Amino acid sequence: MARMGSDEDPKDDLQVSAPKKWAAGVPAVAHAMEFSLAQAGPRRTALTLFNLNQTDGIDCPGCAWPDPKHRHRNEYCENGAKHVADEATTRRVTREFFAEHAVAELDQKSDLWLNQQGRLTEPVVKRPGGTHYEPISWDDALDLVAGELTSLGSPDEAMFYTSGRVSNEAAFLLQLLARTYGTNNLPDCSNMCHESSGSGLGETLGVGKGTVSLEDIHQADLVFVVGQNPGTNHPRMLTALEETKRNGGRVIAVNPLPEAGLFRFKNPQKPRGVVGRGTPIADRFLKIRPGGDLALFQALNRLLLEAEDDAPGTVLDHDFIQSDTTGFDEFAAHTRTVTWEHVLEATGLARDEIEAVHREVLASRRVIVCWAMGLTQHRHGVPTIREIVNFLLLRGNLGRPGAGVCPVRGHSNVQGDRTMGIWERPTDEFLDALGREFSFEPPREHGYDSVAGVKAMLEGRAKVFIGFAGNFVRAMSDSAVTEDALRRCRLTVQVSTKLNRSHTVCGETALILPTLGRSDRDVQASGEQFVTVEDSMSEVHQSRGRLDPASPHLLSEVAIICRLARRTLREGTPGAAIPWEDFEADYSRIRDRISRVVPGFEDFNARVAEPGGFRLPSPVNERRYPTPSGKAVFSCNDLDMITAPPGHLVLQSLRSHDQWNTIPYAMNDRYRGVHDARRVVMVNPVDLAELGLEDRQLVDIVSVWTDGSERRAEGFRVVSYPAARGSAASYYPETNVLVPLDSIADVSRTPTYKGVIVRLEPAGSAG
Ligand SMILES: Nc1nc2c(c(=O)[nH]1)N[C@H]1C(S)=C(S)[C@@H](COP(=O)(O)OP(=O)(O)OC[C@H]3O[C@@H](n4cnc5c(=O)[nH]c(N)nc54)[C@H](O)[C@@H]3O)O[C@H]1N2
Ligand SMILES: Nc1nc2c(c(=O)[nH]1)N[C@H]1C(S)=C(S)[C@@H](COP(=O)(O)OP(=O)(O)OC[C@H]3O[C@@H](n4cnc5c(=O)[nH]c(N)nc54)[C@H](O)[C@@H]3O)O[C@H]1N2
Ligand code: SF4
Ligand SMILES: [Mo]
Repeated sequence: MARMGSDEDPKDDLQVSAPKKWAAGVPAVAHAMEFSLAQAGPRRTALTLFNLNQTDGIDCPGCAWPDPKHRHRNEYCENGAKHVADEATTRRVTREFFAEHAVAELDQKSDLWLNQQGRLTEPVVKRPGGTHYEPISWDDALDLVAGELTSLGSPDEAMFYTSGRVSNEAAFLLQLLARTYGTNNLPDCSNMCHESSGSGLGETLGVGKGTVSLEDIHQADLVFVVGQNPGTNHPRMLTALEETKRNGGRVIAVNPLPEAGLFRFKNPQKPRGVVGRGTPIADRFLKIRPGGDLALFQALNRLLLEAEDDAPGTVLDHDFIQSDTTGFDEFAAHTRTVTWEHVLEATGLARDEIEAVHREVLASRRVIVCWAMGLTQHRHGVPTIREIVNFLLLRGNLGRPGAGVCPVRGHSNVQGDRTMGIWERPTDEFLDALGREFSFEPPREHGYDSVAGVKAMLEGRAKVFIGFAGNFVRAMSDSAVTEDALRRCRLTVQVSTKLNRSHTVCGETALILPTLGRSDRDVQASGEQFVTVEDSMSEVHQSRGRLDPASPHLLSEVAIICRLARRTLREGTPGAAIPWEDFEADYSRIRDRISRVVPGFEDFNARVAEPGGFRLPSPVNERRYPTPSGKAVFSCNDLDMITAPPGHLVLQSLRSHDQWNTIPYAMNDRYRGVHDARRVVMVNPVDLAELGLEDRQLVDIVSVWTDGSERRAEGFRVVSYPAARGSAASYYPETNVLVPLDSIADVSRTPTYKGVIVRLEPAGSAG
């Protein structure tokens, strides 16, 4: 179903300007202020922005980029300011609003409109057969959920989804509730995000997380930024790369799109960023074909092996390979089968571009590879990440300063939620520790991930969906199928701060439970609380809300979980003996338990009280690898690429500058020069000419899948754009309808949001 927006939406009225060659700078600050003042007003703007990312303040609810040791007064970026203003908004969704708008009517509104209605203020319910949401007390709402949960035939008929804004404390309690209730059905946004990183790193290094710190980035000789658009999605990463450059390091960007932030950065915190031309970031830009990264790193690895052949003992780190790794010989033999013919076809790059990168690698003692969704959301995302590990192992670029792997996480606490046990495939060690601490036998059978969860709902095997944060319906692939799945549930529950599509696409009974956001003050029986989060570099620290809550009727996520647990877990079972009431009253008691269950959190309360918190150790940095062999693993990865049949393109769905995941804030994508429109598809002008299409032409995007099925997203404007040949780019979530549910990455099962084979049909030409 194509959602075309509503009358109240800003008009889809495409204006195009030249893509920007630099990111941030003063216009960014001006945009942030304008947005914040309009949403939140001057007082709340001041309270949030001056406390954002300060050691005693609010952790930015935006991305998971870490904070520097020495903090600036304005330690945030344009988009961080927008994310917090979106939460601190003074607009409110009230009971009158729900009385006025039927669910069916809300379902016709755009994502942008729904979000703009403001913060949710009290629990509401849609009853079976009902047309509207109506107010319900907290007690009745939670009794209703508990009633459904306890009446299910098996705990595995319920699913507990989490999005990465949820705090460590809430995440730990949520997985404890799910497991004492009896299921590992804990799908999360990570399934759609960095799961491939977790899989690829877990298999090869034994730890599914990055190994570098901000200091390492500053000290590296060479940083690869692969499949990532930091200017929009991790803006303060540019400040870090500016430092790398100042220290003499170099940066290589690999991307099908010439993203603005990859080229030049004007740091608004520095005088020269305000008046000057800014710092050039990428020394080299490889405009790669979608999905070509595996072949690129295989080629670099072959070149390293050959350089070692030419000058034995000078290229590879033999001591490291000998002492820390296994599988080198098989890997080397396999890598020597990689051919230039394959590499050039897969990457679309010229041989001398790759050889030039190889020379840079040889000249660099300390190398880091950073990546995000441009790698993880491909069918062969996991092998690509394994190949990057091979690349780093060859020259011992792990476990020492200025070197390592850096999957750059999306949501501010997505990494922490995993650390806290939000995972449908928990390890036995984790379950053992949890069971010991809370005197119960946790379920061992693996639960549903996001894709399996949709199938289970479709087939009636899952009947209750409870979402803690996020917007599952819009985030998942195959929108029409996912919507159908949710509508088949007996009960859908969304614990949310703001209205979104997951409230309008709902089960027979549906509940919206409004909760405190990061910026809201959280007062419980023992006094004011803070929560904790873990960023992309494993730094764990506090976040303390500063604003008066959006409504007096909000409960914190922790409170909602504790109250639900007390109603759901049957008297006499170990779950009922857990002191949920104490946890709600005083979050430090939750942290005490975390410190006894989760490795690395010993003495949690004391250590997180320190300004800036503490960093979780990575065994890899101590040159320990928790793999079965105890060594880092060289892997052999099949040569693979994405091939589109003639007349087709490889479509990626990505973020505009003005959105947070499924939620557009406005209709612009400033850095790419796209204004007042979101239904656009960016294509290289040469491809357009070959396809017989014109710039600005109205087209339908049609995806084709191996089973012969086709999916259609209607009414997109073609924008002639300097994208890699054979590729197309369009915004998410409007294009999620095109991604088949079964189109998933090998091993990680992440939907292949970045590798969809499509053709563009002039609009109206469909029979
Ligand atoms: N403002 C803002 N910030 C955000 C978010 C947001 O929505 N808005 N979302 C947050 C979240 S949850 C996440 S996960 C991160 C996402 O951060 P990103 O991964 O930067 O997000 P995307 O917009 O999906 O961009 C993917 C990038 O990969 C490139 N790419 C696509 N395919 C390929 C490929 O095959 N090879 C290579 N080398 N590159 C490719 C695209 O051109 C694009 O630059 O951002 C986080 N930060
Ligand atoms: N086509 C395509 N699809 C994608 C992607 C892509 O690149 N392309 N990216 C994928 C990725 S990387 C991700 S991470 C997922 C994102 O999927 P999700 O994390 O599920 O989605 P969000 O859009 O971040 O969720 C926004 C909603 O979260 C709620 N919220 C915000 N803050 C809070 C809070 O503090 N507490 C609570 N309880 N609720 C809160 C608000 O109600 C808001 O409407 O989407 C995935 N889907
Ligand atoms: S870089 Fe990320 S965490 Fe930092 S202020 Fe910007 S959005 Fe927030
Ligand atoms: Mo993400």
